[in-house]
Amino acid sequence: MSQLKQTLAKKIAEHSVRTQRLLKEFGNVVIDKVTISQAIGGMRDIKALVTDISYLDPFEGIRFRGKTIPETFEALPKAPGSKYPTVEAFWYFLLTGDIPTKEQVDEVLKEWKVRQVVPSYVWDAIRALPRDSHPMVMLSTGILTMQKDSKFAKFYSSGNFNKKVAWEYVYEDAYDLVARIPIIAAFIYNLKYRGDFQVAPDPSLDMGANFAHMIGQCKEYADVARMYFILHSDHESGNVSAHTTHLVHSALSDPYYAYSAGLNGLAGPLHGLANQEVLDWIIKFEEKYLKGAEPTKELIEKALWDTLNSGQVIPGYGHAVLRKTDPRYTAQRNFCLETPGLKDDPLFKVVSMIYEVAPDVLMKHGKAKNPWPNVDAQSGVIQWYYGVREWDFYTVLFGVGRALGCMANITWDRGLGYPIERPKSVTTDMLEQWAANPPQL
Ligand code: CMX
Repeated sequence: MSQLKQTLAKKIAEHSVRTQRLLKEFGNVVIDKVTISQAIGGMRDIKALVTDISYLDPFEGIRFRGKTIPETFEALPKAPGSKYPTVEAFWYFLLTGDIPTKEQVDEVLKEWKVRQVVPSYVWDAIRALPRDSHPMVMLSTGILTMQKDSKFAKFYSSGNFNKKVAWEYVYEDAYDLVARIPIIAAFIYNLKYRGDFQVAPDPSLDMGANFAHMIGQCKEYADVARMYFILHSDHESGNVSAHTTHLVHSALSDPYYAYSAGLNGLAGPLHGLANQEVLDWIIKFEEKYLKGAEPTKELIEKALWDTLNSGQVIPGYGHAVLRKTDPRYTAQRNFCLETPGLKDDPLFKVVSMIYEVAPDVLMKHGKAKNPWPNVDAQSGVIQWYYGVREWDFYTVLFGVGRALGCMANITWDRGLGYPIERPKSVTTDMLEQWAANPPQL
């Protein structure tokens, strides 16, 4: 058994004692109450999910395993010659909460290479789709296709299924999935945008560098990939992609079913597709309002109001939990400011100008509870600068990163034996009766 799996087995066993104690001794302690607006309005803020992989504070932003983004980047072992950690080191950290030693990272790097081999039927399935399918359809299909070889599904139907060790099979699938998803994403990129010019993975490279290599990018892009996949990995478990993955897996659907579903949620314009929408908005703004002229704050303000007045949202702004600028936005903005060339890039200038104007516009508009930018407002600029200009691909990049968080979460879900998810519905008649006579709780 690898060091990672051994560490995880020990931690799950220790943690289960805490979960079981909470359930048995304190199961009736009330931690929250639900209002009518929460029941109708997308369950906002209801504390009804448990995860220790990450936590999202409305004002501070995300912490992975208790660490902020700068602390995470600082603490983890770096890729050779880079100031960014390898995704493999981050995977160890997300799963266990421990900063891995060099020896532990080396072991993950080695195992990753074995697991990253994608069955050839995945290529056949993706190639069989219409070439103008959205790349998220291709990614979700590619992941779902691998279901037939799920180790968890085989264990479940083996006749020897045992809840106590079920997590080990989820772990196996989850690990295979995170190792394979960047290879599948690169395949989709090459299929759709590079005339099916496929590049084999280089076994000497870590995940970030390998992704850069496979999509024909420069060496510097390896850091973009590492940063990007880590930043997008997890945002606690209530967001649509993580929650969908958790929900589907709670029915003991295996990780392939679960993450394919999660990706379908990520593909929504209010969630992960917003990074594509941001680029689309900027390009249309340039065509319609600038026509070759320099951007000005006045023109941006006009375009933002036109968008709002036509009933659309400003993509990349607002958030269901955050009430300040998303630190994932800030991390990417800092990357731009620290990268010669990028900080003077015309698109980065437009994005920075939108940042100066949009929060005020949204505050005057008076609807959005959070007028500040989220992760998606900044991510496309970096891709664009490095030549990844096919912006319908950007959500696929998000999906590669998000796999890390979703897969770590469901491994723990199974380890702790979380049951099938099944909230209770009520009727509108019932809400009206409670509105007239609020129940005594
Ligand atoms: N532009 C215009 N209106 C916005 C807005 C924005 N960026 N953000 C919120 N609003 C509106 C909502 O549509 C809602 O309007 P109605 O009352 O007419 O329904 C109102 O403000 C209140 O919404 P909220 O409570 O502030 O935000 P929600 O929790 O309902 O939604 C989110 C959050 C992210 C879906 C929303 O802010 C939005 O649509 N943003 C733009 C899309 C986006 O960037 N999504 C990516 C989020 C990050 C991610 O998941 O990747």
